[in-house]
Amino acid sequence: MSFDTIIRGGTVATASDTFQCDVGIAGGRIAALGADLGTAKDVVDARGKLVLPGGIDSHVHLSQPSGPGIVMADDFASGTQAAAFGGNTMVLPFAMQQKGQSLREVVKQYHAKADGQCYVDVSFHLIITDTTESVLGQELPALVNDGYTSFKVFMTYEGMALSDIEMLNVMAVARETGALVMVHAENYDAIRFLTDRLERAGKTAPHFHGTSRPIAVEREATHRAIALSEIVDVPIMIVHVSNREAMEEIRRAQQRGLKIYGETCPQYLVLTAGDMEGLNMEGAKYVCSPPPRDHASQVACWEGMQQGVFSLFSSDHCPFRYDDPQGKLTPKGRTSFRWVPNGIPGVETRLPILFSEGVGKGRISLNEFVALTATNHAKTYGLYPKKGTIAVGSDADIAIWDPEREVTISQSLMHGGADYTPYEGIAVKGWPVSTMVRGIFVVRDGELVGKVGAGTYVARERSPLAKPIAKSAWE
Ligand code: DUC
Ligand code: ZN
Ligand code: ZN
Repeated sequence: MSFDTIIRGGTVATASDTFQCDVGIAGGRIAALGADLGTAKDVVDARGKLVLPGGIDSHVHLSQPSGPGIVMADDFASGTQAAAFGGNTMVLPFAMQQKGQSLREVVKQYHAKADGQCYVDVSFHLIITDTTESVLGQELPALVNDGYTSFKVFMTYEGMALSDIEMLNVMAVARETGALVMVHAENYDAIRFLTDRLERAGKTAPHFHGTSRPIAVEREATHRAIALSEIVDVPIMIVHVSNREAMEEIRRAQQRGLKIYGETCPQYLVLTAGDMEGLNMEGAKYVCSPPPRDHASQVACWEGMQQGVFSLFSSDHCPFRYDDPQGKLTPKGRTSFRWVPNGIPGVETRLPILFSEGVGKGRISLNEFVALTATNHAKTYGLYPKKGTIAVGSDADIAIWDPEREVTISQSLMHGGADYTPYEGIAVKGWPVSTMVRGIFVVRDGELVGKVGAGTYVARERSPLAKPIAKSAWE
């Protein structure tokens, strides 16, 4: 058999096994795993290295409209380049509907933003903000058939929050079409109440963002989202879970046999509310929602991953420049935390942080790392086994890691459009040195060798988690 590339001498790890073998690649796919595979045009020496499925980051925001005067720091070119340097071979950004917009139009717009601009593969989740009859009755079912098989709903944010009846209606469409609903669980009215009161009291510094969104806000919405999904009898994914109380809501639901899934993110493992207390506006660098909490919450998020309550570890990459009125410093006159755009960069640092803090410190195994960062994302969102594993027939989406490399995370090492990293100064051991998408290197030995446009759009199958279920009492 002839190969285009052989990755030789590395330690291969999947979500279930770790073994020594060479990887033979032909036509963009993994063609053989074994010893003595012979020769190829390109033989890559991976001795002393880990050969892992490329990371799939199923929760990123790129080129997303973010309010008047605010501009997201990454477009598809800069965001996917940063993803590749961070050991990722695929990202799933959101295509966000704005009120009054047709979903078809939204999808068209996002394809125009992404086409020819990506370094790694991409696929889109839809964000549903306007649950009109034509959206629910026609557009969504047709789009699910076309490979847009997951959508996110928000329980907070002006212009985005869905009421309970709207959530129920979206969930009913997901049930009928076999799509997976992702939920941003925070109580909108409670946040509005607290934000108004804090502002009236003159408490407007960035760290009051955390005060305006206490754990109860997230716990209540998580509980409600679970109840709504139980009523409709449809699986849901609760995204960016930040603390024990929300995690335990999900665990309890899972123990009751409900199909509730959970995701957590790096900011809930290594940042705390204290980070938002920086001098002047510095704390704005850490403003995201839900906000970073405390040490006990970090422990709970680790526990959630260790016990399988969370099946996904995503970045929630949502980057804004700091030193920029179109970013965290916000347009003139808007001085309250209310106006600080919610979100932080993280697509490039997600994997090294989890590898170092998780695998390196014995909190999770290497195979759990692969599951949490690649395989489960592919399985959850209808990409497996094409993506997310190292197996004969799968796309050759591979990251080669130096497990001994020690790096102090710094903005000077980053490749995205933001002007800071919230993880500045964190020391990690283990770093992705090369990233290959469908058999072609995008990053090789730390250098960009891929071409913009090499990453392509991937239509997805329905999530196996969202298989149509038997008729419900209300049907
Ligand atoms: N939710 C996200 O998923 N990302 C950034 C901001 C937010 O509220
Ligand atoms: Zn969200
Ligand atoms: Zn997000």
